[in-house]
Amino acid sequence: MTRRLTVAAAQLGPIQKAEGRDVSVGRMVRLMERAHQRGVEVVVFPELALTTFFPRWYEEDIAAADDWYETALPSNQTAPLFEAARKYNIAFHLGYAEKTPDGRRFNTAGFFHPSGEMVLKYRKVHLPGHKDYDPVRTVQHLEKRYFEVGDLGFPVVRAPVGGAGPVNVGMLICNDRRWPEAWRVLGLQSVELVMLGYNTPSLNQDNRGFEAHHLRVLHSHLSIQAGCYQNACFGVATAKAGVEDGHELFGHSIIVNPQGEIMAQATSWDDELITADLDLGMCELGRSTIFNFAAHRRVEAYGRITGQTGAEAPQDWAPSAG
Ligand code: CDT
Repeated sequence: MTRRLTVAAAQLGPIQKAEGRDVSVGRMVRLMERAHQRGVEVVVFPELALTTFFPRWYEEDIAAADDWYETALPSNQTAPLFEAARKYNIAFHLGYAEKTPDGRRFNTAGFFHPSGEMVLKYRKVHLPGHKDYDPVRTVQHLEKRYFEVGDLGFPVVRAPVGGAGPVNVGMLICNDRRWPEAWRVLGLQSVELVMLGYNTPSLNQDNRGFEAHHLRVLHSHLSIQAGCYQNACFGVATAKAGVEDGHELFGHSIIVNPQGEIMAQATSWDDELITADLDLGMCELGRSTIFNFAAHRRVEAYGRITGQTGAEAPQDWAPSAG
C-alpha cells in the first residue's frame, strides 16, 4: 500500500525585535489555515520561530535575554497555534528557545501531534558562532552564549502522522544540516522524514575571508540534498527569511526527496507555504541498494569519526630509501 504524506515548509518572513509573539503566532496561524486549504498533514516552521533571531544581540547577563525563551508549550501566547493545529488536524514542527525548570537553555525543536502533545523533542547539537562579544564581527552570532549543546543526541521516533500511518521522523536544526555525521545518525535509525528549521544570514559575517554571496544558498541546498540522498529520506527545510533587524536572511526553503531532488522551493522572503506530496515508499530504493547500511558500511574504517574532533596533519611522504 502506498504511504502518502502531504507536507509543508511554512517559511516565515522576518520577525523584528520589537514584535511580540502575538505577531509571530498570528502569522503562523494564517499559514496553518493555508496549509489546511491545501490538504497538508504536517507543517514545518523555522528555527526559533517565535521571535527575532536574538543570538545576534549581546547581553552581558544572559538572564536579561530570558524573555526570548519558552518555559512551557503551549503557553498563553502560543495557544492559538496549538488550537489551529487541533482544529485543522495538522501535526507541526516548531523551533523555539527552551528554558528548563532548572534554568538550562537550549535551541530546541518540537514535533507536535495535532492534539498538542509533543511527539519528539530535539536540542541543537552543532551550535555555531561564539560565546563572548566578538569585535571583529559586524553582527554577533552568540548561540554558544545563549544555549548549551543539545543533550538528546539525534533521536528518531516512529509515530502516526497524517494518513500515512507510522512514519520515522527526526529533526536537525540549522547548522546541523552541514554535518554529515548528524544525518547519518538519523539514517542509522531508518529516518524517513527529517524536519529542520534555519536562520541563515545572506552574508558570511565572520569577516575572516572571502566567500561569494551566491554560495550561501548553494551550501545550504547542497547539504540538505546530500543528507537526504545519502540517507534515503525526505527533508523539509524551512527558513526564516528577509531583512530582520537590519540583517538579511536568505530564505530559499526547500522540500527534498530521497533522490536528493528539490520537490518545492520558496521564492519570496516573506511568509510563504510550499508543499509536496511525499510517497514514503521512495525511501526503500536507496536503503535497500546503494545505502543498504548493513551490507555496505565499514565501521572498522570510521574510527576517526567518533575518536577525534579536530583535523590532524597527515604524515609527510618521503621517498623510499634506495
Ligand atoms: N542558526 C544557525 O545555525 N545559523 C548558521 C549560520 C552561522 S554563521 C555563524 C548556519 O549554519 O546556517
